[in-house]
Amino acid sequence: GLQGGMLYPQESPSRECKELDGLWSFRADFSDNRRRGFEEQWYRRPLWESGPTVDMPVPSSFNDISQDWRLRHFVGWVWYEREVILPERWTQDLRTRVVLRIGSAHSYAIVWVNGVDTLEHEGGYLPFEADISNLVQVGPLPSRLRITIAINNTLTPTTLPPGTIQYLTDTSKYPKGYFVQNTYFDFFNYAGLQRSVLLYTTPTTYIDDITVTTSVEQDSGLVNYQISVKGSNLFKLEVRLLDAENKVVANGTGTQGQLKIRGKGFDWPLLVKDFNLLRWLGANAFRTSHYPYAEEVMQMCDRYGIVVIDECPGVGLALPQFFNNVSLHHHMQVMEEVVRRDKNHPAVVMWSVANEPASHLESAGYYLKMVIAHTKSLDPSRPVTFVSNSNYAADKGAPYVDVICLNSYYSWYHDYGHLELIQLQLATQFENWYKKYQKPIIQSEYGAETIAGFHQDPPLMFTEEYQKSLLEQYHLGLDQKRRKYVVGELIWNFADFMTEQSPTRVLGNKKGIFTRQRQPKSAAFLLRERYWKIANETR
Ligand code: BDP
Repeated sequence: GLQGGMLYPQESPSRECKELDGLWSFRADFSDNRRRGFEEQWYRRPLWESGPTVDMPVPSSFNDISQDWRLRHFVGWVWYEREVILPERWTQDLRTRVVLRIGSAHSYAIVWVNGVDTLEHEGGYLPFEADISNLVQVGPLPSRLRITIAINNTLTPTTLPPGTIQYLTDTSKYPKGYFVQNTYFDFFNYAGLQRSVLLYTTPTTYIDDITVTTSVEQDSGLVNYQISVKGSNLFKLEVRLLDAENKVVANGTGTQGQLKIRGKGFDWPLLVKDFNLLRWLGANAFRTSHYPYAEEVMQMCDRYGIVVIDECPGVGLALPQFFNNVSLHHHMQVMEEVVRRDKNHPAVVMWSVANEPASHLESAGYYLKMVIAHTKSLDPSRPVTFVSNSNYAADKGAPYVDVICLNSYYSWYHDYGHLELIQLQLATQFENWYKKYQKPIIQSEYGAETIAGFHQDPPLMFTEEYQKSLLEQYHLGLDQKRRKYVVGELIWNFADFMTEQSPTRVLGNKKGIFTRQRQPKSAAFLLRERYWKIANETR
């Protein structure tokens, strides 16, 4: 189990935050074994003393910043360093607790503070932190702090997502020692310090975790809370629930209780482009494919009434050797971290433990059963799923899910151009799965690769017209009244995104209804009409 909570850092009368975003010093370890940094102990002294460094913005992915192509495809250890000067009250006042929090480091990270090994973490896309009070409160004025973070982006059979390293040994084609990172998912394996790093303080007696669950009783909302306090037993807790205008709407005392409130809030302002687009579309849901998004995104969902299927980085579980006990253990721990981070977001309606695992394998059936059961024990209040692209007859994971989520690409990855087959194939899919499991079904992906500005009528693949027609055919199938158990649909994808290079990807995956620059393709207008029509009908 995890030690302690992972509350989102917020300033308060008793807590201060210091963001460490901005320029860090950076070096990739290009040595043959990628371990020179450890052999020479680069963390012992300022990074520039052991060789040249470059500027690296945090948060960002190091792959896209440099003009050096080697960095785009670098596999191994990279080193980040930053110095920070602390306010005197942080270092002198022993009633202050200083915490270093890293929003995410993909994929394995080791952290040193002033050369002292402080923290290690496995897995990107989730935050981790350490109490560093005893490293900073050590003398008269040690206010200067050097933070060194070594990050390894290598994906192995036991990481999440998993991957393999392949050595290419044919010396007539590859130089000696040549290797590539193989992955089994469809997005570029961006890496580095991709979310904010910060320092924050708490008092030495402090709230470590809060768990909120909600329900409705007639026209009252019930907010159950449980608060865990660390540091000492000498405290008194007063709980106040504030509305958007900071007015107190309910009160409580003690570490555990229930608050009763009336009605719901609704928030109109649209500030961020993607949320503007979601609203413009009339969309009310998405899935965090295929890893947890930044905490700020989740907060926006809470405020804008967007429900989220919260998916962990369980993607690319494509090979039999990825379903082993070490991976299973790590996967459970990752679910603990996801639930710990996101449990209090009302936007989260369901947890997804994986995307398109090889769920026809016996070993995958057992693995999914264990991860799903574990997730349910962590949060009994929400349904759990994984997203399948297996055949209904072969899939071994569906018995354990609450909702069946299906990805299918009719008239895209097969029957190219034959849009007339979609309705029949979709009907077969839904009816087979429902007959076998009698569970609600969500179409969790469907779509077509579309290059904005390509036009052809009658439609041909890759044109805007083809994407539109494909969606229309899917929608006819989704709207069949006799299949009331089909409870949701999620287009693949919101916007174009970068992938590895391959002959099936034209500067990345182009199945977006918006371009990577967030401009609409024709299909966006089709979906907009559809979503708003459904919203108005159900109002
Ligand atoms: C699905 C994957 C998704 C891909 C999509 C595609 O879940 O990550 O991007 O197919 O091929 O299999 O576009």
